[in-house]
Amino acid sequence: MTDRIVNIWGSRTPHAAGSAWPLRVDQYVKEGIPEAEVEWFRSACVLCSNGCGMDIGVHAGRMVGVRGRASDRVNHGRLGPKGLFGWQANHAPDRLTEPLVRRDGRLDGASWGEAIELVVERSRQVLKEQGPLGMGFYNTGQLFLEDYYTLAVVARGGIGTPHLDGNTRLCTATAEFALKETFGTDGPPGSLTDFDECDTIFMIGHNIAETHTVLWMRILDRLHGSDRPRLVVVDPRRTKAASEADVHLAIRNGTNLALLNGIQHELIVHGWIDRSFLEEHTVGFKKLEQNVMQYPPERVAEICGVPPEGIRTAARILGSGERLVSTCLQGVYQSHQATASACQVNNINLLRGMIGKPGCTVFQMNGQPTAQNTRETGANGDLPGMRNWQNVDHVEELASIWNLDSLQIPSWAPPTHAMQIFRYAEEGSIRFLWIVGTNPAVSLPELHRIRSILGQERLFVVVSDAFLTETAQFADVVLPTAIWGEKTGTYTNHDRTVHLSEKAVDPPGQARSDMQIFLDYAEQLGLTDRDGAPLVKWRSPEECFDAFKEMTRRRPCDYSGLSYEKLRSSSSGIQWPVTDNRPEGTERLYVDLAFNTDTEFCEDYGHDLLTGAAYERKDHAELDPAGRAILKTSHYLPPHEAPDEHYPFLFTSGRTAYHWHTRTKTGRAPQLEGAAPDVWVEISVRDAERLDIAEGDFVRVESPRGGLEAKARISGIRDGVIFAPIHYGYWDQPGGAEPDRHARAANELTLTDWDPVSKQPIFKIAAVRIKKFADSDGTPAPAPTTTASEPLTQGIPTNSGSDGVREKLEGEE
Ligand SMILES: Nc1nc2c(c(=O)[nH]1)N[C@H]1C(S)=C(S)[C@@H](COP(=O)(O)OP(=O)(O)OC[C@H]3O[C@@H](n4cnc5c(=O)[nH]c(N)nc54)[C@H](O)[C@@H]3O)O[C@H]1N2
Ligand SMILES: Nc1nc2c(c(=O)[nH]1)N[C@H]1C(S)=C(S)[C@@H](COP(=O)(O)OP(=O)(O)OC[C@H]3O[C@@H](n4cnc5c(=O)[nH]c(N)nc54)[C@H](O)[C@@H]3O)O[C@H]1N2
Ligand code: SF4
Ligand SMILES: [Mo]
Repeated sequence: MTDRIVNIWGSRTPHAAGSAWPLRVDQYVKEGIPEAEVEWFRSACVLCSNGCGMDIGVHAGRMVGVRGRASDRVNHGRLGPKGLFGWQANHAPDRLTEPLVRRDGRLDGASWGEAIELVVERSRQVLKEQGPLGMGFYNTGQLFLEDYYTLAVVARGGIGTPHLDGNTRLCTATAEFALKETFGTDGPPGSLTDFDECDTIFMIGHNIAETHTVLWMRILDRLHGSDRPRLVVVDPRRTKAASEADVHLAIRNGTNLALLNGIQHELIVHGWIDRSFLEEHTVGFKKLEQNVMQYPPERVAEICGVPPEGIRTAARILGSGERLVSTCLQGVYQSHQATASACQVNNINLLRGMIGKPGCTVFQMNGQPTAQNTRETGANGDLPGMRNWQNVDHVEELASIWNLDSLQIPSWAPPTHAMQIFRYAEEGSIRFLWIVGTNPAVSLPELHRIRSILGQERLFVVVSDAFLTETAQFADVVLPTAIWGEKTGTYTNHDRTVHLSEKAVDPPGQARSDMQIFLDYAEQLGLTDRDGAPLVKWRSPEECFDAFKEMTRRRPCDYSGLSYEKLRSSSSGIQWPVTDNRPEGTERLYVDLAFNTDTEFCEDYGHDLLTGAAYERKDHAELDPAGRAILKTSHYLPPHEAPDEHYPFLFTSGRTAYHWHTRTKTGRAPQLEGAAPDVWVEISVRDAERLDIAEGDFVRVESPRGGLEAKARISGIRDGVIFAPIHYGYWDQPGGAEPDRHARAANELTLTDWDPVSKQPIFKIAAVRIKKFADSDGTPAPAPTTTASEPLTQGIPTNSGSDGVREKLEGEE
């Protein structure tokens, strides 16, 4: 039995390049439950995009534990702390069990009939008065494929509004755009097994040890095995990956593009590039070379605030291996010049000719467990099946699949991105906003503004959630939803592995699945196809999946050879594309080095990375990449908000290993909540000394937009940078009667600004000041000690707090 709060990654099972990652089955079952009486249901974890194969243990109709699936290709049995303990939220006493409607300013219980009727009635009124452009839908990366596809058909096809987006806009929009810019379509090219094979890992803006804990176990087992891969980490904080790295570049946040241009400069100058690969399989090298020649290490060192020698060493490592895996995430996607930077990560692999073969790939990582499906189904700002909204044939094809007139599907302009949806609501052109599975009153930037938008009288807000979140408290109607474990459906992780998750227990009270809610809504609203038949043709998740898979035929995310039956009978998840020709799925994309950049096939005609100007079909046809990857390039510009004398620090925000976003789940799991019970702020040793701040002192951090109060943690963060976790809204204790409204959300500080290409908000840069307002009460900051937040002050007790986790190694009984 191990304490997996102290020991996040569990015991090591080292292995060498090319050998299979050993099995280790992690299991947690509540004390006192006889193991023989536990019934196991097949599923996969939904607390990050790794999508670890997992079984849900049930006893007397309730979840009592989980265990990793040994046979699953993703995790070989392992689970991280969130996976092990997060399921307890399903049975939290404060789950929503009945619909709520606002009467005289208060949310009161109501029947489903009443609640849906109210939503339908208001939809009719808005449609009559403002047309489809009065209707907005803001969803998530945390539902199941079947929920999303139903929503996409209802919103884009039935209602015909372009105002449908996911919180994936805050999350993986840049991943998707970087893939489209370089390779022509979305679709993660690599396989998690590439980490088993590689000799070099490049990790930029990705706190993988905490945000993809099981993938970090896989990498740690290589780092601690023979034949250790070399590791380059770029992050302003000393993350656990940074501590294991050969080179850690703690750059100033907001300067990724300069650094990545500098690394390419070195690769080209030293000839560490694959010229024949570049000639045959890429376009754009000349322009790229011209641009990056302006980024010698000395200049880049100045911009990024790291020594030139570090940049040279990092480039030498990246330029000398034979099998390179690169990963990036929010330190790139939510930072300055996001898409431009993410494309340079693709370029580095392309310059080295390292893609499409074992151990060679780039992971434009996902974050949310089902974000890949938001994108594939078109519940974000895309057309379903990775279709190109600017390509008339693609729109026509979709219309014929849905049996609609193609004019019904909005494609006269780009789908509206989330920040613009909120802008329209602010201006009053959107009057109906349905928020599904996301908590924007905590997770969107500049929260005082978001609260004022959601609080408007003229905006009708519907919230579908399992809990009465900060956002739900603004709603006119709250719909209680069934969540993971309480409904059947599928989802796809960041290496295209599709899992089926079985319904293991009944949802509490009257809670219903999101798919069911959208079906009821569509039916009552009377949405029909062009022959007057009901628009949505399915009643069950499986029927929905079957319709979805037909819709994806011959598109990159081709699911046509998959079925529930196949997923049930396979010992593991299966990677798309799955077709008649590839019935077992596809481990890697682009093994033939033919990329999806054909003008007819591609999902996007591309953008100017600096300004975000969208190219048109003729521009793409002229470039004529025809199956070659596109090397895109851009110059570095300084971030829009720079520190000054009033706000001298750079603020950044992010995650800790124990919590999931706004904590609706992990805050209700005692082991996880205990490990990080309240907000903290990280500051470097030197800055703390200068400002006379000690561990545990109370500080106030302010930006031009707002402030937050927290205890200070003196950590290994870069000088001049302040970090706060994103997990803390303003509710206090689960089930607590009165929410604690002291400001502790990171987004009180952040700004309303986004990347010009992906439209992903910039959460990782803001100018702030910090001030101590009270001495410590003698207790340290409520921050973990086992993570990037590790204290540099002596004598802080280690966080601990779980028992009963069993790790069963291969061959053990
Ligand atoms: N435990 C846990 N795991 C999660 C989640 C969670 O809430 N909790 N959420 C999931 C989701 S949805 C997502 S999107 C992922 C996010 O996963 P990550 O992207 O790994 O997480 P973050 O903490 O947001 O940011 C990563 C790192 O970026 C660094 N950074 C900040 N600014 C910059 C910059 O300008 N340049 C560079 N190079 N680095 C910078 C930060 O110091 C931080 O360590 O995690 C997923 N996994
Ligand atoms: N400052 C700052 N802000 C950030 C970030 C950052 O790094 N810094 N990261 C951004 C990123 S990457 C992300 S992904 C977002 C996350 O931000 P949010 O999406 O707002 O965070 P969650 O807490 O995951 O909210 C998900 C909600 O869905 C509910 N839910 C769970 N399952 C279901 C279901 O099956 N159906 C329904 N209807 N509801 C369900 C949960 O109870 C919860 O309320 O935050 C973003 N905001
Ligand atoms: S790594 Fe992600 S998917 Fe795997 S157990 Fe942890 S939270 Fe769940
Ligand atoms: Mo995310």
